[in-house]
Amino acid sequence: TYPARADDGYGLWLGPAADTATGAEIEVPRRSPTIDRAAAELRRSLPHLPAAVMLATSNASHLVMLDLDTRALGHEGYLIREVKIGNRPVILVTGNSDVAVLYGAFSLLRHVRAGESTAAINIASAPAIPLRLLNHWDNLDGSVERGYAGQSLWDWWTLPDFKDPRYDDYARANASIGINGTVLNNVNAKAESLTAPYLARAAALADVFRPWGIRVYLTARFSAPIELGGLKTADPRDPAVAAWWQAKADEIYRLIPDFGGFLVKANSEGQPGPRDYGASHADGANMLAAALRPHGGTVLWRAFVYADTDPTDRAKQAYSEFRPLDGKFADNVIVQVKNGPIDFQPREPVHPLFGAMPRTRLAAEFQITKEYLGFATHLAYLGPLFEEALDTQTGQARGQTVAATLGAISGVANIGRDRDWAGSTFNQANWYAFGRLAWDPKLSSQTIAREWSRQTFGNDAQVTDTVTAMMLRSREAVVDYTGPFGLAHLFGPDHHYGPGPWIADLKRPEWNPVYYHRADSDGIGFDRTASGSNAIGQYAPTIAARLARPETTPPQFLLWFHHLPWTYPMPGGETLWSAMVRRYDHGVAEVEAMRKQWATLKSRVDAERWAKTDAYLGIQAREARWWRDASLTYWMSLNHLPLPAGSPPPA
Ligand code: GCW
Repeated sequence: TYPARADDGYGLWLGPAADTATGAEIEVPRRSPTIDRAAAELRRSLPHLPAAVMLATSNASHLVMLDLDTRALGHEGYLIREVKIGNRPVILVTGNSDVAVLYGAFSLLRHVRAGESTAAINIASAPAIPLRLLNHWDNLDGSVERGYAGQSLWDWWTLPDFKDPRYDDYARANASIGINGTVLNNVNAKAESLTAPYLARAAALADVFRPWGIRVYLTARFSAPIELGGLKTADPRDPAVAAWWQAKADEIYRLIPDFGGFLVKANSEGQPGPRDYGASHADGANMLAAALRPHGGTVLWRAFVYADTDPTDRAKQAYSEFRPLDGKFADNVIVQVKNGPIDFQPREPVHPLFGAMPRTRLAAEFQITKEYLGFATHLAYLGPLFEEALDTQTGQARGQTVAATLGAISGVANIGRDRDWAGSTFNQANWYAFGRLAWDPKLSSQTIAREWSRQTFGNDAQVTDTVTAMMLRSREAVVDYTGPFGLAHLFGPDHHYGPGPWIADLKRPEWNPVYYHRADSDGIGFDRTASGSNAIGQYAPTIAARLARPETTPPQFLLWFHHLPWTYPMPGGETLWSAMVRRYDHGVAEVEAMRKQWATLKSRVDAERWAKTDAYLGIQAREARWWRDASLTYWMSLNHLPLPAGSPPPA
């Protein structure tokens, strides 16, 4: 159903499959389904090299005389090194497990495809974060919540009998960037996903993914014991409830022996949870954890609690509920925290829970799908967003970054049944960047952009430079035209696509964009200092001290933390209002600049991907202007200020 075309994007960063073997000499002392895949990968894409490539785990007898120390590689890390075996030079790809060898093979391919030499090659790499997961928000009816690339990949109607070859292609792409787990279904969960027919389907997918080192996880609807088990309650302290989950876990592990575990959204946006019974999030998570424990499974318990319990500041809810539970979670529970305290905005400060729960394993949850950054159409490379969050100092321990606090990392997938998987070529880069940063959070988003570009479009230096430059300016452009200086959540409610900063009539206060910007004739911004909601009090003291005053708050978060007069003097001397207008104008201009850059590549990029990207940039240019015009018109209706000289009146 997906005939290979060189330019349709189906091959992702791995490129279209070559028709013929490449002539590379690959040696495999011991075969396994995983090693076979690694070998096939090299045979199909690696050019002939001066030395043979050997794929072998570190315990292979061939390697004994080499006396390699592979302990630091752990279970998944790999080593690629030119060695002598007998008297022959061999490029050895090794590690302490089959999947480590597979990761090494993909790394070698990246290296060679970037035009690097293999002479005296010596690369060792191990993942910084043990669990690197995609979270699919895929529904059982085939729709995808906040998915913009078509229907769900999982065809529940024809599974488990028919295993679409695309499932294998999916797993291969993930393995190539080090993803080692995938949550198949939406956190807004249906209990049916835990019934026998669906478990059989999940098991069929797990069978396809297993050789690629990918474990399957499922979301668990907390009320499933009532809906499926006929119990009167789902109270986690009720022994019958615990017994139901234990039996369910046993049933799952009979079908999927390496099942990863459950991802749970509880007591948030209408989902059931332990709080319905007066029990805590820890009570709920630990009960599920006990059911998975005998089998080695993990509970990922989301900290995204969005209920009408804290009328003062939505941004404070998760910390308020979870921080007091530090130390109360079982050791096979991971609390999964969104990167920012609200909801995947184009820019947010990091979530105050990072570093604040030293006795709890934490996961960071990012959105790869661009719910608030223009869906599939707008070009927004998220590498800088991920990097910015991962590199942020928590202030809780000396030098501690967010990345250093993580036991897991989850990316809400942007994948669907579109031929190009992610809805656009550039969206593929966000999937790629997520995986690469999950493996190594110290990589720079620029390095990743270049690497992705070379693999996606080839090694033409002009293409690499231009594509990288476009990518690196793209996210900031979206920030500028949707909400500069820390403004957030000004999107039309529900769809989260276009502007709606004026909307004020929805039932709950925080459903309304006006709740987030608090603009009136005098000023704009959300006062989160001690005189306001005091959300800054949730950050470590050194960080909170800096955020307490507008002069020491990073300008990109100014209006997130402060309510300021329109005439507030900005560092360069201009007023806040005129600085805002300049950012909106800049966002629009940046999209025009990306369009021009892309136009220069017309003869250097294949026609199909060039044309689609060009058309999408046209949409983005129009909509950046729409954002700017609508936002400025609204702000001017409040502040009655003129536009600064040189700024065109809104259309
Ligand atoms: O980002 C918001 C989305 C919801 C989503 C929720 C969540 C899955 O608007 O669609 O639901 O957050 O993360 O649970």
